[in-house]
Amino acid sequence: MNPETVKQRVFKQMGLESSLAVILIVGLGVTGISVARFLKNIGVDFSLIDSRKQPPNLSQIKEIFTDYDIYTGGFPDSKFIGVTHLFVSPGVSLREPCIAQCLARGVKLVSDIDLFAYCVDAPVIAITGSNGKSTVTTMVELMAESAGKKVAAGGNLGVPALDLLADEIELYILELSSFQLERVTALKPQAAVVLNVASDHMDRYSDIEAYAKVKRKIYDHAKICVVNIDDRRVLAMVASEQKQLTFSVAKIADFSVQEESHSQWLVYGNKAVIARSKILLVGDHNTSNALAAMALAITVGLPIESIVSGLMHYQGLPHRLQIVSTAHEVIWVNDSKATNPSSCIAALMAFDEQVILIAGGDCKGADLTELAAIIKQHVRMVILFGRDADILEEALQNSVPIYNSETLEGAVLVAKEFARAGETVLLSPACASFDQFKDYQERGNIFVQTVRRVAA
Ligand code: UMA
Ligand code: ADP
Repeated sequence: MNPETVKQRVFKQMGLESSLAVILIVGLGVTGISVARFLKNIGVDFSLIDSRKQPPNLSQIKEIFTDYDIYTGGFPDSKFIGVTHLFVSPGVSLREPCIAQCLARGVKLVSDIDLFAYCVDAPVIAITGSNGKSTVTTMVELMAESAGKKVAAGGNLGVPALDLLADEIELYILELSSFQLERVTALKPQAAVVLNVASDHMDRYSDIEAYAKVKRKIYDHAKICVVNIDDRRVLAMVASEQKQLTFSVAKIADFSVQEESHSQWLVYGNKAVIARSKILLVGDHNTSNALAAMALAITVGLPIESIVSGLMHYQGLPHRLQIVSTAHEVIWVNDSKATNPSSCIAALMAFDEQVILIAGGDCKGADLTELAAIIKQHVRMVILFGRDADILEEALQNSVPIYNSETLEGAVLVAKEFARAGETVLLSPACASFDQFKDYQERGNIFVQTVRRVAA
């Protein structure tokens, strides 16, 4: 799109006509920088602030934005005086006192997703949920690619939404976290889905209902709402007058699982689309993900053949139930992306036999009751590591043998000692990784390297 048109749209939507606008971007992560780059390109002035003294890549950022005010090392009140428009990165809570005060005095909150929404002309699919977002986002992406569409997928997945914008793109697929949805008003997707709601990020929300309320925002302006009728919180989110497509692994729905000729099929209406056995990912949760992806693909007119082809070829993302070694008949599985209890539960349910579970990290205040009950049934022994190991141990109440290790590497060594032929060792931490690692990828990579070193 021509920069002048972009500028006109942004000025109109943000109300920037007045020369008195004072814009502050909070956060120098990939989101904040994508906003800064975007505004710089259309000649809009702004300042940048980050509470960290030394956010990553600071010197490069200072080189790119030489003419702009950049402050790091805190959020002093003085930097928020006179601000009229605030961009707050997802990693920063809106409850930060200086931000809450700005919002209370009427400062306009704008997000990178809003800027994206002002500029986008092609259809957008928006995906949220406590678990399965990245899987469904990339499944739909593969279906669209199979249909020969020029597609761009990003958002919480990794590439900020603004960096996806390009004239040739025919379909955008956005993975959106609750932190991003909190601060979006302008997005009008062709289709939206809340895949599920489970206890997560309880360090940022007062309770699960407050968290669910934020997730619900994705449906506000969606043309078609894709609804998981197996999840009671999701079911309650959609207004009856909104156009809906439903999916379920257990009930009759627009997209469901049914028995045909002694095998299970994923079905659209009455049409058997693909045998469940043709999908490479294991577990009911992944069948649910596949149904959601099918429904989303239908809303943007992708042909059934491309949907089938996408599902058949989808191999899963690294760090989600990824088999990393089968040496000496022990199956080692990396599910480092299980950063909350419900994703760990889904992983445990995907195995027929009891497993050795490696778990631990930062529990984020989650409720561990259900996880503890599932571990009791599905796990032969647990090896705990990381900061909140004692919290997990207390929740488990000696219902299974528990071993402790300071480190993940140590946990792998313990597992190696106890694993029998034919058994599965599963890293599915149920916790965030930030207590010991940069992110879940680093945690998963260390697991994979250690397994390959010690298990081979
Ligand atoms: N931070 C500060 N002070 C600041 C700004 C940031 O301490 O002033 C910290 C945050 O608390 C966080 C880190 O810096 O620990 C990064 O925060 P950010 O908001 O700058 O993050 P970005 O680099 O912009 O990345 C964000 C998403 N990060 C978060 O929501 C924390 C990325 O999702 C996303 O891929 C990216 O935008 C592009 O859209 C990551 C994530 O962990 C993968 N998401 C959470 C999840 O999936 O559970 C929600
Ligand atoms: P997200 O992007 O929402 O974090 P991912 O697709 O990256 O979701 O998967 C994260 C974790 O959740 C992985 O451990 C994966 O095995 C598990 N998972 C994936 N889909 C679901 C689902 N529908 N329900 C529960 N857990 C899931």
